Amino acid sequence: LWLEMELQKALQNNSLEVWYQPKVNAKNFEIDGAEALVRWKHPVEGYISPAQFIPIAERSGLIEQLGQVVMREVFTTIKQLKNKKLLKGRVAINLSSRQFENPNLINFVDNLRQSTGINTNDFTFELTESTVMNDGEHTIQMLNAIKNLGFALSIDDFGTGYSSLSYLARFPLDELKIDRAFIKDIDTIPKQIILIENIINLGKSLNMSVVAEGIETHQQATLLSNLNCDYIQGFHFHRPMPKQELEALLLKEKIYL
Ligand code: G
Ligand code: G
Ligand code: NA
Ligand code: MN
Repeated sequence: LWLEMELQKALQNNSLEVWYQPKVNAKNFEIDGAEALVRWKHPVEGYISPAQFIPIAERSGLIEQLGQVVMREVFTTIKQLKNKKLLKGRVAINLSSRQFENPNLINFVDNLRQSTGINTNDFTFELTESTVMNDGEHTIQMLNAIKNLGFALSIDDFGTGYSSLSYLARFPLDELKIDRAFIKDIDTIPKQIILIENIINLGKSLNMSVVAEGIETHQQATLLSNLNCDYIQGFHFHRPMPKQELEALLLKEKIYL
């Protein structure tokens, strides 16, 4: 409850930050998109992990306001980077179940799209397997509404849920993100490579882009590239960073010029 009250204060003071972790094109290893990740620096405790406060935000309902703050911040920042022609690719925003369950999300995003002047093609929403498995009819309607606005949809943490694969055929998903648990065990569990290879082929044969997350070594990067994964993301390339650092990095790399 203490954390919930502190989070409420942080929202009131507008002291949450959004950091960005670049994604890398697995063909040429250039930055091609990013994932937005919320950060909370508590005045006394320091940085508190979203793994800790997102569940609290979900339970308390603060996730609505938090999600709105994050979306406004990401749209505004990315619009600027796109105007400066610094950033190539799409930027992903995570949505948790409770955000996705609220139909007001569509109106909010549509209004924010207009007021910020973003191009919806520049953004992806990431959902987890458990989120899309909750309720079939509502899920289809929400996914279609988001798609109709021009946003892309990604299934995050793929392969970790207990759900069936049937949603891959039923839902209009553009991207599949292989959970980092698969990548982590590559060296110790040889069959894991077979799984990854087949997940990549599954995604691509369903016309989805495939992203591997949690790439921490050069060997992992080379392997995923050789397996024809489309995008790779992880500490080996870039850690999540504040927007000023992202802009400095993009200026240095001048990929898009
Ligand atoms: O940033 P980090 O890798 O520690 O994120 C931990 C978890 O918090 C991940 O599951 C991530 O998807 C989630 N998360 C990070 N930023 C956001 C956000 O802006 N909104 C939501 N709903 N979840 C987020
Ligand atoms: O659940 P989701 O995939 O949204 O989680 C994103 C989280 O993964 C972020 O908190 C981010 O900091 C973390 N992350 C990103 N790259 C790596 C990595 O290479 N290794 C590890 N251990 N975590 C990573
Ligand atoms: Na994510
Ligand atoms: Mn993930």
